[in-house]
Amino acid sequence: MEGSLTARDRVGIQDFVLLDAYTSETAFMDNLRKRFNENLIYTYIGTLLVSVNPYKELGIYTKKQMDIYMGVNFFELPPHIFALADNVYRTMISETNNHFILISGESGAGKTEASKKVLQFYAVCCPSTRLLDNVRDRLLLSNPVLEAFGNAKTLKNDNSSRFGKYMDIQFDHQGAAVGGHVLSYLLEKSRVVHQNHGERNFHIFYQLVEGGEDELLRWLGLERNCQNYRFLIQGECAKVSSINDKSDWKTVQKALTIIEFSEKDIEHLFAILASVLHLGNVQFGASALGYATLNNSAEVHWLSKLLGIPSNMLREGLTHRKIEAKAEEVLSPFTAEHAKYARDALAKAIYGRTFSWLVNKINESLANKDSTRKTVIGLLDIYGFEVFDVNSFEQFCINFCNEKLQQLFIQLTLKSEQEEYEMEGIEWEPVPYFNNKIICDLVEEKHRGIISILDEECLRPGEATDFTFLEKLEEKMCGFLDKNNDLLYRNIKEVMRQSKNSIIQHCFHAIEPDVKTNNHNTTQFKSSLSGLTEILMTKEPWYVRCLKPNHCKQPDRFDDVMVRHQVKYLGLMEHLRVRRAGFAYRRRYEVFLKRYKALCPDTWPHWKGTPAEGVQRLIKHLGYKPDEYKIGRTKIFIRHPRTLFATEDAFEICKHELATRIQAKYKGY
Ligand code: AOV
Ligand code: MG
Repeated sequence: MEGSLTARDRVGIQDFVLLDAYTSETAFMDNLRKRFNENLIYTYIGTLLVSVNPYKELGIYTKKQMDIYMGVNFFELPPHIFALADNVYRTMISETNNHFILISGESGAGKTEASKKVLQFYAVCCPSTRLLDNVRDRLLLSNPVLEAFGNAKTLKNDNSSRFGKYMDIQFDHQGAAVGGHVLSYLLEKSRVVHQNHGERNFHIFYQLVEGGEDELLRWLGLERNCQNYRFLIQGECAKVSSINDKSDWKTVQKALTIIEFSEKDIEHLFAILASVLHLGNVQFGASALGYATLNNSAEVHWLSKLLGIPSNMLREGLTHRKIEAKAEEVLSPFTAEHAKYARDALAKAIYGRTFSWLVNKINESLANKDSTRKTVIGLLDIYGFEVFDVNSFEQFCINFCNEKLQQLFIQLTLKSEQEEYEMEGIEWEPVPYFNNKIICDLVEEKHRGIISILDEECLRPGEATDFTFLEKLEEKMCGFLDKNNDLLYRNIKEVMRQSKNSIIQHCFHAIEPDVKTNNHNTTQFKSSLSGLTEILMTKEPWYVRCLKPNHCKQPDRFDDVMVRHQVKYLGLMEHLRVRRAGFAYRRRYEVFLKRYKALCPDTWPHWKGTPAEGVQRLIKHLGYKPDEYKIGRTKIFIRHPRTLFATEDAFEICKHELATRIQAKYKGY
């Protein structure tokens, strides 16, 4: 009808690859905005999924929706996170190989929500037996536990992940989810002792104080008032309207039981949380000589009770350090200032180590004991890129992590894609792109990178340094050194080892790394990120790119400048250009032939020639047009997904016919 909008005008195009003006950023933005305004938050770039946080419930994650997306070809339905999850799953089954889904985007863009949806999809849609039901429940319930201990309200996101999380979901050959494994990356421990204005400590503390049963709180020596605990109120926002600490507490408790934490474990875990809160209230005065004195007997009493450590030992450990002089150990008193620093270091260590213990415990419960071959889908949900008015060590680590993943994305898509065309001898016009390797190098290069310099500075605190770039760097990083060092004095560790609390015992008994080896946070982080890159490199990648529509966490608000900025730094336009210029699908000749040979009488049941010739015979029979594909050295390249889908559909029909024929044959007997 004249004057009325066509559906396409109204809802835009569901795959940017099909956009006519695909090189225009304006056209890209128009399409994204149009769809967002229609509550269509997902759009593809080929097989990459772009998602814009709607900041409202859309009712698109129901069981009914899952059923709709299950086992349907990728492009036949509107874009959805379930479609991606389903496609990854089916590729894993048909090709028996490992995959990972990299979910990226800045803080608050919707990464954690996306990863939860993927996990839920697998939990609901994968075949299951009663025996496996508990694996499924544990996989799902590991989330609220990890979020309670590892997420917090920040200025950017009320449920911000403060650790990086990589989760493998393991599937058996029938496609049932049979186990899982979680790797966690650099928890932001400093949050335990300090929160910026408008931010909170980790959720679990507020859940405990708000939701803990009267009897439990009494046993822990806690009062039901967050305002009483110094570690909970520095950000002056203990209450958050979008968060219900009380009901979250119930969820976590239930989850802990299902993940099979014993009653003792749970008891000890809560005792540790309460200890951290009591520790935060320990204050120091100064003696006439300027040494730290401990005034609060009540706090020390509770610490002693909850951790099972004699209070005189605790008192000594909190106010002194042991130093070795001439083969003798001497107690050296702290100044009040120093004592505060040591107290905070202890609180961070207790919480950080308990978090690692928690992750291990969850892994024990998710572990699959039988040794048959499994394939995995890895889910990577890290803390998103964040820039505040004042940025510190945490932002340095978080943003570096994001740069590394962007580097991986570049390597796996832009760079490797173009290299593959070259290798396969396929004509190709290179697409220029920004390679952020220089940024990664600046941070992590040996001897010259910021991390190296930072570590060096940490090894010689107090010493004068040359008036060089190094010092400038150090100046810029004041605050950094402390956070990178995380020094716990030996004697307080010894005190902790006396604890009757089994978790604390375990956490502080673990063999300490040699002091001479580099034990700085950043360096550990750097090597764990390299480990992650290695894990990912052996798997087939899939991407979800999350975009944040506005800074105010508001629905129906699309801030053009802000979204455009993200589209730019995520390299989406470049990715689109490479995709558009290239071929959406490629398969090794052997794989392609093995799967589809039944579709052509010449190749069925056996093809005698080379796989490449077989494939050419096969696609000629199927009527592929010359511009739809290209023949490489080892692979066939297919330009458009619809070509492959048509082939896949033909294959399904063929399979069905074959089955009917076989059935008919046996009916005759
Ligand atoms: P993030 O993981 O990307 O940030 P989240 O996944 O925690 O961001 O999303 C932030 C908030 O946005 C959620 O708590 C929801 O309120 C809302 N949200 C996100 N995705 C959706 C969706 N698909 N539908 C409805 N609401 C959504 V960070 O962890 O801070 O980097 O470190
Ligand atoms: Mg998150």
